[in-house]
Amino acid sequence: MEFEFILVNPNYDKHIALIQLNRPKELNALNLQLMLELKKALQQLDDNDDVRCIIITGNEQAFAAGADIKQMESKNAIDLLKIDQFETWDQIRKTKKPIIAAVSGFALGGGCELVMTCDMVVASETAKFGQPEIKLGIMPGAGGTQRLTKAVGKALAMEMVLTGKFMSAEEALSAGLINRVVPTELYLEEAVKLAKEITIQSPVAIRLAKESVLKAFDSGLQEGLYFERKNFYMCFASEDQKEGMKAFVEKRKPVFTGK
Ligand code: DAK
Repeated sequence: MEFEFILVNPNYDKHIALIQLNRPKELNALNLQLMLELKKALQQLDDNDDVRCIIITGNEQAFAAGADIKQMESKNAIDLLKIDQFETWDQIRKTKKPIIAAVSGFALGGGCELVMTCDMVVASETAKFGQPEIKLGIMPGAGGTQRLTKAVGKALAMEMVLTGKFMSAEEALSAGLINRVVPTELYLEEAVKLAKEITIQSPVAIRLAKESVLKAFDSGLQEGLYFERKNFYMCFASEDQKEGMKAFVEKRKPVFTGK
């Protein structure tokens, strides 16, 4: 399997496949092509009978620092509607095999949303989770307001989404966002250990059990996601979105006017 922005090893360990997000200079910012590649790789691994569990990781510095702001900066609401990236995210969510996110460093914005799209999370002690979209004059658009709230509860989710502040790995663990925290040199190894506990089970029962747990988590989610999407598009009708993203690219503080 040849991809530009991800590395895929279907035989990383017995019945375990590894996908590594691979745009290190951009802290693995999730551009459109990377997300399409991720969707394709997951579909291929889902169709590969030898694979029973998938690990998605980044590198020590970053799992992913969010969607690619430089690619999004000039877009308006109609551009986003036409690109319809939600289709890609929905397909990723539909992966039948269990996915473990092995996270070190930044998991922000779309990166945090991608983590929450996975089924379990093993983090290094340096991992930082956050939904900082508000600082760009927008809001989470790939499930952040819904899945974070379900995972950590209203008060903490509200604080993270409205202030953009990051959560440490230890905080994420005690809030129930992730499964375990380990020293940085062990996070991938620990994810593999967890994967091995899954790959020895019946693949059929694992598939049905994953589907059932997600059903419990997702009931009522669809409505919330549609609501979030409308509001997310609406952000791109504002001058504040242009200012927030332009300021990021120009490495200065944004000045928001409410227009
Ligand atoms: N996009 C593009 N480039 C990014 C980036 C990003 N999200 N994050 C970092 N980079 C780039 C930086 O611009 C820099 O590039 P150069 O200047 O060297 O060319 C390089 O990566 C290294 O970053 P820094 O120099 O900033 O590194 P620091 O260690 O100083 O800071 C940081 C690390 C993670 C705190 C900082 O880079 C940062 O604040 N990054 C932005 C984090 C953020 O705001 N993330 C949320 C983005 S919005 C959707 C699905 C998803 C989304 C939207 C829609 N649909 C399905 C429609 C998601 C939206 C978002 O995630």
